[in-house]
Amino acid sequence: MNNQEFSLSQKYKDYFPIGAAVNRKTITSHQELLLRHFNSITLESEMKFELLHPAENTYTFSTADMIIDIAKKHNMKVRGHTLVWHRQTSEWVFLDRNGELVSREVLLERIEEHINRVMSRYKNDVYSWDVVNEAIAEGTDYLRDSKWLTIIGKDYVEKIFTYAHRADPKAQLFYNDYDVVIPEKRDKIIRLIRELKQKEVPVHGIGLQGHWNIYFPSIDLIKEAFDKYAELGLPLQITELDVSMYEFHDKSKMDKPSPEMYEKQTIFYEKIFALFREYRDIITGVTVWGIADDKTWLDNFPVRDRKNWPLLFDTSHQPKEAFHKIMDF
Ligand code: HAH
Repeated sequence: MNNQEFSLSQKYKDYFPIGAAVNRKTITSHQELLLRHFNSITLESEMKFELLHPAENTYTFSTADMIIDIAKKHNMKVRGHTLVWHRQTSEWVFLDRNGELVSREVLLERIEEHINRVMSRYKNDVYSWDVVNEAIAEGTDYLRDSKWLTIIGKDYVEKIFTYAHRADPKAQLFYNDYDVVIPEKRDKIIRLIRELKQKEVPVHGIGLQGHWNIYFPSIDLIKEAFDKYAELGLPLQITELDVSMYEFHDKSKMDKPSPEMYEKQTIFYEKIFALFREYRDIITGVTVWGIADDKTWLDNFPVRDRKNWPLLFDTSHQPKEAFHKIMDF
């Protein structure tokens, strides 16, 4: 086999960059696979607010710097994840000295300072940012109830994008979310992007997480979502792809998936990558949320300490059947 046939990112070089989420451990333990098959990374948590900015006057950049240095050394792209989210955010940012919620003005000032500091530090290294993550509510509400919304108000998303654009005018700014193909949520995301564009807010793309499973969603539903998002005229990136072996609400555990489950996963990967290739004009990146099945966030979500096998490489770092299928076109 020649090199192109055995490197995923080489094989897809005329389509889109192929990324993987890494963390401070896997950047070393999984480096061989990473360097061979991927040409983009996302830091799984190391650029989230609480890891970069644990206290008002304390920034902790060293782990993120270490990972980004490795990416640079190997000419890999870096996606920044994430500036504003309702989780993994230091509580101090919302509170004053008495433990009361700060005013809108104070929170805006604090987040603008954070964005300036982080984006300017990485402006030569990070080409795209998940500026706001998961701001749309599940269920019937429009925006998710969060401290950002409560303290700043409904215009917080546009404020954040405006600060991000000012901090690094060259960065591609993404809105990122999950459950993006479910029609109710999809349509709310589209509404949000429309509203932002109407107000000429600098939003440059939509990040579709892609935490899917072997039973859901259907390829038709994904395709329908791509078509609807495409009408917005913005690029799409698949930002956090993995294919769980469990249905979302299934809390049971298994020792290992059945051959039929592996088969379903293989077919799912094969079909979605064929679909990604079909939409290459609007898809500008595909990132999987991890590298190999020995280390995945799904081992602890939504059930703690439950093994999962959602990726393209197995627990021994060998390519799975799904890998071979997405290489075969
Ligand atoms: C993602 N959320 C986050 O964007 C990412 O930062 C994290 O490491 C893992 C998954 C997905 C998600 C969630 O947080 C809550 C419910 C459903 C899905």
